[in-house]
Amino acid sequence: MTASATTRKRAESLREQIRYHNYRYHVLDDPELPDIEYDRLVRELEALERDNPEIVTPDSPTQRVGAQPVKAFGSVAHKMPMLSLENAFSEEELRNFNRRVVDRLDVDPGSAISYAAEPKLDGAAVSLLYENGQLVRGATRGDGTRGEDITHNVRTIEAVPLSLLGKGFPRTLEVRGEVFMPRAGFQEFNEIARAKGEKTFVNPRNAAAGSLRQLDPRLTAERPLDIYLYAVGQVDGGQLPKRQSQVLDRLQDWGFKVCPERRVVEGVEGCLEFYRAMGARRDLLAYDIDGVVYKVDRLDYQAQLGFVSRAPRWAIAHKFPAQEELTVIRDIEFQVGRTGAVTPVARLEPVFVGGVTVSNATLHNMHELHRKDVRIGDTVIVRRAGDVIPEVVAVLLERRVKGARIVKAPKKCPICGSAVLFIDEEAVARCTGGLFCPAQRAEALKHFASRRAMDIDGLGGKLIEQLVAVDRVKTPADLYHLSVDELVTLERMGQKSAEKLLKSIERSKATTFSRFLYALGVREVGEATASALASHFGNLDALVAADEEALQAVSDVGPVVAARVHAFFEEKHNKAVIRGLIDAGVTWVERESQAPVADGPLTGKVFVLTGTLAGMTRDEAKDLIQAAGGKVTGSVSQKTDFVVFGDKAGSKLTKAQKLGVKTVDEEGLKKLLADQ
Ligand code: 5U1
Repeated sequence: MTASATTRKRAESLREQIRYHNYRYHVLDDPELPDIEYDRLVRELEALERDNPEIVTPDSPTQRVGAQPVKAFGSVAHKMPMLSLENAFSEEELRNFNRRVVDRLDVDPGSAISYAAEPKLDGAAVSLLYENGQLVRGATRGDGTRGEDITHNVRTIEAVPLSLLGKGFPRTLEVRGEVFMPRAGFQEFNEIARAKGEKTFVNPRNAAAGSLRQLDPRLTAERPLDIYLYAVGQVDGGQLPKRQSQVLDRLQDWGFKVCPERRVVEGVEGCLEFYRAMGARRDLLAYDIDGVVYKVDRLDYQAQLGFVSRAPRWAIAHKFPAQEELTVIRDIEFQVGRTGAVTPVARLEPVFVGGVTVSNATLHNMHELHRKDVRIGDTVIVRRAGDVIPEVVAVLLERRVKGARIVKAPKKCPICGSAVLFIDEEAVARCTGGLFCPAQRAEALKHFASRRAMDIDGLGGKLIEQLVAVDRVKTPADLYHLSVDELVTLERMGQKSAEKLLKSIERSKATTFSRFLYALGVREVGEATASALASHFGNLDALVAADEEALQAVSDVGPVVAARVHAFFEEKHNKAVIRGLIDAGVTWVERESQAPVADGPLTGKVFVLTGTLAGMTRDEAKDLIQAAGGKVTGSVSQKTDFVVFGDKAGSKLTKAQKLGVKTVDEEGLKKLLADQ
């Protein structure tokens, strides 16, 4: 039976696609497809050609896999072809491989073959040739029979020995292995390239391949490349051990790097155990791997087994589930995190990737969304590595459909409707309804109640989560309307604890302006900024009325903080919560807006606090000093004006006395403050 016209057409179309993607991958180092998609094309073509041998053409990519050497590099003939590996994508395919090995060898059918197992690195295969122990040539794999001469570039890789160590190496020794870029180096390289507006690489493998094919070796030398050797090729004038595992040990003795994860395993069960162990450790390794390789350990067995076309019968690559897949973006929505970050999320055509079905992927932030130019309707590469949240890696622009929709950041929070503020430097859009937004509720309340904010003793994180979960507390103002009867219905809350908690809540009502501002949890407003704002504006109305320019007049307040503070007080939901707090009885001492720091009684004076004060906490003393224009620092020096000491004052008091710095007790401090 001859192949139908449709089959021929399909095969030709696959050939064209594979040729194009080979070119992108090998020549441009800029692949468009995830590996799994490329493998699918090759497998489909291989199957069509196997079932219809009459359609095979001599120039079919199945007949010659790999790249044309780039013109700029010299061409190198591999005396022994550089083989590729057969792949197993399932346990069943691995068991079939092992069965074929056992069947072909003259061994007991039940016997377990010893395999040399190691990770399969995701890098670029190279050949290194040594004559009399000196590196004389480095070459890429190319099409397996001819590669490119990259001697100048491999010489720049520190892990490549320029001359061999020890003795006993063959006169001619060709070793083969994988050049790779460790993940950390890859991240750093891309960050720098991005900052300089230069080309970035999609993944560490392309970064390694691209770096090896630089025309200027000085550029290669700057790339963080590494290498593990895994095989020998041509050997003349010398003997090697009789097992693959021993050959690798010997290579290590001569100064080559071999993978420290390598093991000898017994039979197919040993292989599977190694596969699972490496799979579990995959994300912990410093480099990317896409599977493991098993090689029959005995070299005499390898010789008996021989080759089929371009792959040995004695080795196989057992691939991990693909971490990258293609799918289509159905929609782009915005999620609000616990800190108010508004993040774009892609809703996907469900796709099986990294071992699970994925329907959502993060787009990180608006900058990333724009940089990658992701639109609704686009075909994209989705990556799911380990337990990391799936992400959209890149768009396949050539597959963009007409009407693919651009998405803009929302102006209103999708959860609470408050305004969304976008600060360019931060790349993150944030909901400004910090006190009101349900997405941020629990975090806002925990911060509000914390010791250095409103200091509500007994109101811990677990309790807040419960109050939020039952919808009893929506904003901090609701805390001031809780009753004992309500509290006792909560987990681990008895009558006594409930009464105690209500007392703490009651006590927290009398606070300072600075603490109150800090408790509001405005982004970027830490204790020091809250204190500076309180000192500067003196009262809430003046602060709320301040525009960004007026805010920037406060020491340490720059444009970002000013924008945050202004946006916070502009948001009507936040104003309502503040009103609710004041109505519930939260109070502090206010004064006229002025620049108190400039002419307060303690202006310019530097204080250090030590020991326990009887009538106020150290934080309260600090607030009071700052409100009077003074500054509180942590250590005593010549610049200190006063050391305020309480009970059990320690070395700071001694040091003050030594340096002749004035010391005052609590009464003394009150006197200084009373001058206000
Ligand atoms: N770890 C490892 N990767 N890798 C790739 N071993 C290994 N062996 C290979 C290839 C292409 O080929 C053998 C046939 C030498």
